[in-house]
Amino acid sequence: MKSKIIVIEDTQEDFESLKKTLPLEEYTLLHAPNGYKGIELIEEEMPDLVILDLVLPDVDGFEVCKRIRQDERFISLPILFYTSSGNLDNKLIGLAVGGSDFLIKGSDSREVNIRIRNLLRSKKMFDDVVKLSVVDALTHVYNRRYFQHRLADELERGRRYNREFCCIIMDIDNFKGINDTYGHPVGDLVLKRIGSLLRRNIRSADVLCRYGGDEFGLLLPETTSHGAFITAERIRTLLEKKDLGKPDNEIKTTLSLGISSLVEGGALGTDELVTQADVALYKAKQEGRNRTKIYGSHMEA
Ligand code: GH3
Ligand code: MG
Repeated sequence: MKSKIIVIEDTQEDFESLKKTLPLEEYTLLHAPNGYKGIELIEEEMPDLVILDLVLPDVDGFEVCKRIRQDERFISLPILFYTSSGNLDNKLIGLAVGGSDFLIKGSDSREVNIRIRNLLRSKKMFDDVVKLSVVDALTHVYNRRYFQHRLADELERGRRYNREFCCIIMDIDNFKGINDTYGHPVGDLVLKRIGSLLRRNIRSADVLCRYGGDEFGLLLPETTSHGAFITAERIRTLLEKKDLGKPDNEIKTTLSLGISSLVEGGALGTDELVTQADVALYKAKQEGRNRTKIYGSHMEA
């Protein structure tokens, strides 16, 4: 896939001469003629690299760089200053405000390309490592660590803005039986398929993770326990109809789900929310599996 580069440059001539030095079969080049348009374009396009002129008609390059660096989404985005002079003060300020490197206009095209390639490679490495640290290797949904982190964020947001949100913990029913009957690799495949079925059937704001062996966790921001129940039941009934063993065997399984909510459970913290969803899940298992339960304080008696 081509790397996406945004060039923020007001002088058309300078943009054209830079364009000529770049292998356009490797890069998609987008052009913004001033700082504000550049910031807008970055937010829309989520590029892999920004090449930033220092002198612009509205805000200077330093300011653009500072603003980009304030946004957590662009933590790994390399910013390459593109200037006509190698003035040391400018270089120091540029690096201090978060610039990644400097390029003097009219430099040898080999230097331009090596600097760009190095920055793109560093970004890719950083993004890959971040991904590895938050994603479950088998199912490709988020891992438990990321879930805890998002749960804490959502809890704080929910409290501050008085918004409801729910947590669902679900566990596959009799999963040991699948491993025992078909072997561990088939068990793995079933886990993967359930992970993708879940991913396809939630909203983009929801956070899905593999919570443990055959357990998945789902955070539903801005959702009442009634809404969470509808989601849980939709997932449950979809799964019970699905053949997860294709093409070799017919393998069917079901899920038990427990729901806790910030408002109804009166949960104090992230641990309580997960514990309450777990208590509800336990109740679902006790009552015969393949069902959804919403936490209620009577359950702990
Ligand atoms: P229950 O209905 O009570 O949940 O019964 P269960 O058989 O699903 O029991 P439980 O949830 O306690 O056990 C989960 C099993 O999941 C145990 C373990 O062998 C299996 N398991 C955990 N992680 C993996 C994995 O990565 N791959 C495979 N294939 N199996 C796993
Ligand atoms: Mg299980």
